[in-house]
Amino acid sequence: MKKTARAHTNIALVKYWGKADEELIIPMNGSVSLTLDHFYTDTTVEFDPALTEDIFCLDGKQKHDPKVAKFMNLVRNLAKKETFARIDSINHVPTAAGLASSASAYAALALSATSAAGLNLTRKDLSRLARRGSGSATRSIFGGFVEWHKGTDDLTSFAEPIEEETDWEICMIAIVINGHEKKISSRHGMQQVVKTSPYYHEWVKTAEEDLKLVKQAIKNRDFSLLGEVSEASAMKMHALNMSAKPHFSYFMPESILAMQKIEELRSQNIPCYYTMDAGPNVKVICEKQNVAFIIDELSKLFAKENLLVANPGPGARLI
Ligand code: 2P0
Repeated sequence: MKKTARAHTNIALVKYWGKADEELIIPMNGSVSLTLDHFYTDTTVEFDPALTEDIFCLDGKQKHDPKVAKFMNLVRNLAKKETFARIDSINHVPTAAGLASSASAYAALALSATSAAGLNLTRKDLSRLARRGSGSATRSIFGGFVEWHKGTDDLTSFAEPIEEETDWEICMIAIVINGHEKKISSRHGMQQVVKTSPYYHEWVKTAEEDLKLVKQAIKNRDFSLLGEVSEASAMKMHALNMSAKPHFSYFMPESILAMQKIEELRSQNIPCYYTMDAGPNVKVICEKQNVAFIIDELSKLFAKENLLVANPGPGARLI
């Protein structure tokens, strides 16, 4: 059976940064995200008894990726199957945007591979499985606002929608900033932080409060609370990186420029906030009615083609 699944990427409002269990990918803190419509991955999986290993192609090019093979072994275990598979993955993310993410990749792979293997997992179990590929993929099984409950083990660490089809017109403007700095993977970066940052304990403690506040903001349609908590969570995460030993940072000069511009707009009473992940791009959180004005302002500093707008998007599905 050949199955294709589509899953969208997500941006965390309250960030996941650090693992309690490296093998099972159990996070140290819960997180909340927004799934986005414009950035997604389509993955087709077909099991073939003639194969002697899994064949993985990303955007038409064959790749050797031990993480994919390891993930496929989990699927084979679940399906009690020994056959290898052909995996074709296409990332629908604007070229060179640096937004391609393991979140959409493993969410799409979890759904396509289990379906192709004849399994029909619940979305909760798909979320648990996607988690084994990459932490942020746990959340991409669902659309809209999503919470990943940190849990304590494989059974209890999964995501759940907070508002899957939200009518709140929240937008993200991704400001694409191309970094030439040596990239530190999320996996390695967060490991270094958990081991060495003197502030890590406070991160875990304050993340609990951030989760409560961001859920309250979503429920009450309180945009400034949502933005304040999200921006603060991102900045705390980046402060952890700067306090690790050795310290590191994902900031580029243009990232700071973008953040200052958003702060300037905010001082002019334009409601907008920023967040940043494990790379130099800045993502602006705003409401739809302000997108055009914010884009106009940002285009004074950044090329228009580097400003990408996304809206809340759906969860993973077969196509
Ligand atoms: C997040 N990030 O909550 C955080 C914030 C980036 C910054 O999850 O090691 O690819 O595969 O679990 O999920 C990106 O890290 O890391 C991420 P692994 P992942 O979205």
